[in-house]
Amino acid sequence: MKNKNSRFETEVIHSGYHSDEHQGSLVPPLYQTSTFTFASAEQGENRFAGKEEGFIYSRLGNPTVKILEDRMAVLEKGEAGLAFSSGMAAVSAVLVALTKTGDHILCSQGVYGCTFGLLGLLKEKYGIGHNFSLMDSKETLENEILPNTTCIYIETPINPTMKLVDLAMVARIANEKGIPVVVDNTFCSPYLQTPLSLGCDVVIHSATKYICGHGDVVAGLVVGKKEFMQEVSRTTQKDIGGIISPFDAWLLLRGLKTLPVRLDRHCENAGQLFEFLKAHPKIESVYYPGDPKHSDFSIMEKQMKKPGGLISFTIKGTKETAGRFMNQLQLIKIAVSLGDAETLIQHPATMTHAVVPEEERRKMGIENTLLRLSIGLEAWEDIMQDLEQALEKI
Ligand code: LCS
Repeated sequence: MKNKNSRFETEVIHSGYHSDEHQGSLVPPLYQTSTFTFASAEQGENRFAGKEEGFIYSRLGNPTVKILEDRMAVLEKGEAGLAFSSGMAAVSAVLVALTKTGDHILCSQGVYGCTFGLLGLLKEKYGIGHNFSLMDSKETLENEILPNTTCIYIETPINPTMKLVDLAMVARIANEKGIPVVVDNTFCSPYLQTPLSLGCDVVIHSATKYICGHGDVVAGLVVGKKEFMQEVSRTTQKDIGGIISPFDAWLLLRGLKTLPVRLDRHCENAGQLFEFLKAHPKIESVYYPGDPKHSDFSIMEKQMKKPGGLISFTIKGTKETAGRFMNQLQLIKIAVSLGDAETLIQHPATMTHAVVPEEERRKMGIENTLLRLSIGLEAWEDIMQDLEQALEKI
């Protein structure tokens, strides 16, 4: 039995699961069922009325999913977790729960393209406004929080520019004003960063990425205070219905076990490749939070355990040069997504952030020559050689 203060590497394997409640099964069982039978009509009534604990229907809860949610809550140092069918299902459930017509969301200057799209949809259809903020000082933040701001939404590191936001600073100001701070922690995973321990209120993940780690699941996770998570569970999750399938939850539990081992390797590989990219004459700029010259390096040191496994860089030349370079790669795959064993490269301006209008993209720092590399678990020397041979050909 793990003790109460087990370390992260132990919690990813054991927390939230008690084998004695499941016939001694070492691995959490997969409850691949849509519904649960009641012993009597009265039991059904009591479960619906909340007078008796127990499962009802898998959109409202499932034992395999519950193990994942409980484990994530421990890892993110929160009170409760909820799992969703995608990262975007998680983002939308949280934003809809925190806002109503006339409210305002203050968002970091740069977010994943579909989150940008969702903010536009909320504005257009439901009159929920938003602004983007650099959030780089107390003054900026205080000026940009409006009287009707009901949510501060942050990605850090920001996809794909790798800029950082000082979470403790934002949380201090937001807490004073009673505004919840929501952090998309996809790029870090709880192994590298735990926003709730810095005073933030809600953490979101595209679990499709490092949490899964094997490129075979699309899923989302949210962790926060028990009361808020119960509200999301009762309202936006239950009634909009973007729940995870039990099998995907089972795969995520499997993936989670190796999260720290994988991330150590992702980070080590990224550090090596940063040195290579930085020195290469055909590369213009490299954006990597582990770069001591990165404008937010001190924030990285303060709030992240390690700089992560993603590097963005601009190539000298034009959009076409970037395309020719990608087409020469042999080992590295051209694909969106990140956090997989395979090294992936993508062109944000035409792929993950294609829905963002060009002017907004420029404000976010997404140039047409910017490429994002999700560094995999291969030998870094092989990744480097692939980058080198492709760069030679352009
Ligand atoms: N948040 C971040 C920071 C993301 O990068 C993504 C997806 C999402 C939320 C949405 O998660 P999903 O619904 O896809 O599970 N990011 C992607 C990316 O950078 N490439 O492909 C998807």
